[in-house]
Amino acid sequence: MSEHSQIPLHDDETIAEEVQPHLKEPTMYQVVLLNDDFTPMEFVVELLETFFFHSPESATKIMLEIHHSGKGICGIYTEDVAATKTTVVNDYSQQHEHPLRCEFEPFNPKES
Ligand code: TYC
Repeated sequence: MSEHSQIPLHDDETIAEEVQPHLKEPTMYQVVLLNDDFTPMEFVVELLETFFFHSPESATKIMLEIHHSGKGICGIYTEDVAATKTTVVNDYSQQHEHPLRCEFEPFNPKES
């Protein structure tokens, strides 16, 4: 959307100048999975395919990244979507009696 401010030229004339509204990109959030010693690898891969729409190859790569480094990014979303996915994943893991933990945090493009 644009706004206009009136710039006076002479006493009775004005031109309309387009003023850019101050819009800011929304902060995005990364949903991350944490490593643990008990959740089966296949469960994590299946979860990454089901809830984050990763291919089997991409899901396996992310799972191994988590397994080796302790943490991995599942996807980057708006705050509402990241919060919902985190809840759904934690509920799903709990229902299956796995200790897998999912969290979300602000995404900083400079860190990736
Ligand atoms: N470390 C687990 C194992 O060896 C596998 C695992 C991977 C668990 C990723 C959690 O987020 C996780 N069975």
